[in-house]
Amino acid sequence: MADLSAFAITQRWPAAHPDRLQLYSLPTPNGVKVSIMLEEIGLPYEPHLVDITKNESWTPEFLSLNPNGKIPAIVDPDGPGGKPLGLFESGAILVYLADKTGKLMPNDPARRYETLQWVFFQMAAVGPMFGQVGYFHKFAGREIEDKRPLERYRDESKRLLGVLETRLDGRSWIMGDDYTIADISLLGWVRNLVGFYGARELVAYDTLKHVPVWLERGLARPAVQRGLDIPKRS
Ligand SMILES: N[C@@H](CCC(=O)N[C@@H](CS)C(=O)NCC(=O)O)C(=O)O
Repeated sequence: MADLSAFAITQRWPAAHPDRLQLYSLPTPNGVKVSIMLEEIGLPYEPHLVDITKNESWTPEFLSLNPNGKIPAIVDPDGPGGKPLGLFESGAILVYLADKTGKLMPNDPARRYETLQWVFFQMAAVGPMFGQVGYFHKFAGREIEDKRPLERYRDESKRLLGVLETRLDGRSWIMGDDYTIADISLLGWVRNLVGFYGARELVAYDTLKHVPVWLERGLARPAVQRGLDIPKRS
């Protein structure tokens, strides 16, 4: 049986199955990337709910795994060399799981880098910009009288959706016929922007053709549907 006692996070979120990969998360657009990935690849894992609305990601136990205080994070008891590995940042976790299992990442080196390019595009642009739209359109920022911040993030998000629209013209998935971690990284964010954030009209989503079809195609995958609800909110 794996010994995870070196990971202080297991004191607050004890592992019932220490031989399984431990997931610390909440079903947000960043959190669901990892739960969808885990559901897709079929690796046994144990999900733990970290309630960020109660600041649980800022507890010493969580910070011991991710000093940046954000979900998602994992501990894999069977990391490189058979040793336990702790990891944070959803993009790094997606790449790690793809490498570990040989799934959802093209083998061809050039196509692998192309996939990574789109994962980084999500991490560096789509996530941060859509997140700001959420803040200024739906959450506390909507009370701010000066609408320039909202307009700035709206315009940039529309531009980013345009980049995706062009990429998906003639392609089923970001990497063509191959469904990859690039799609997994992006699906939850586009869904959230037009769903939970209520920004469908704001970003003129219905003027797009290829992005909505791709989103529906992604949401139709059973593993995506399951992953969107893991860990279950209390
Ligand atoms: N770049 C990070 C971002 C993670 C992130 O922003 N997580 C949010 C939830 S979507 C969070 O934990 N927020 C809690 C807080 O800031 O208090 C990743 O992709 O893992």
